[in-house]
Amino acid sequence: MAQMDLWFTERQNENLSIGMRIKETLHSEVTEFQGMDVIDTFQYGKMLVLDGCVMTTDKDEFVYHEMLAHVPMHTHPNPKKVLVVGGGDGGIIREIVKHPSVEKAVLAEIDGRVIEISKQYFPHIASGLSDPRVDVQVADGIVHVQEHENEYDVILIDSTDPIGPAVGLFAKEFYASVHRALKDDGIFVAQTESPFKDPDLIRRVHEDVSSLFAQTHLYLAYIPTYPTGMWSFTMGSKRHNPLEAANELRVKDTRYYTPAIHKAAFALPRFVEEIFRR
Ligand code: SPD
Repeated sequence: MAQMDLWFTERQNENLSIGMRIKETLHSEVTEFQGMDVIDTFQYGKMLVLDGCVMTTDKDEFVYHEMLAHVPMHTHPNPKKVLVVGGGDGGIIREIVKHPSVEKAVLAEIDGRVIEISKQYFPHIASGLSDPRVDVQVADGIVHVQEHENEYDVILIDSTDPIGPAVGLFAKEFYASVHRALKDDGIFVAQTESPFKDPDLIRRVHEDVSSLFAQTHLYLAYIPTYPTGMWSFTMGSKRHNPLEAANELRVKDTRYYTPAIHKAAFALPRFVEEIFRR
């Protein structure tokens, strides 16, 4: 019998989509918060999809997880207590617990089903969740930051796209709570989508973060399965400058992050600088 030619398509906006040929769909459900699928693809291996958007794939997950985690973790001189908001697949926590300085890492993920399904289908990504320093909470990250003050060295926002359950994670009030939840020299980073596709979002987040934090820095990484491949991260820092971070690699086993990439990631193409320097 001829093999079926099945394709997954993420419709990224009315003019743009990405397609991947599928081996099989391994899991599909609608959780309390969102649609969730695990799809095995020929090009990128297994892929976690939430509300039709690619969250992570076996083949390129390391880029996003290393760059969201290690840039701030190497900017802070001694990060001991870390909060991850979202990130139920565990990829950010896996990178955080590689840092020997970390005493406690809290994961606040609103959708417990994402955690369960990731442990089942992506054990290599979720591996850090069982580290004894990790406190996994099925909880609303917005409420968590409102209830904690002057507590964290680093806060990372590993959100889904700015639709559905994640909308509040891109709001100025949320960044103000994040600022309060950080210690005096705390740092936060949020994933802020694609400069090609989402310039207005990047500009607005940059403005909001700049009104709250002493320093705001945008940096980039290249993630083939995210819309346009060029991905941005926005950092708010109370004291430490990422461009003055020591030129050292504090962790083993990185595949994308290096001290040279740390610095290079902040070198922005002119059209990206112009997004927020207008
Ligand atoms: N459009 C893709 C945005 C996804 C950002 N979060 C991914 C979660 C991976 N831990």
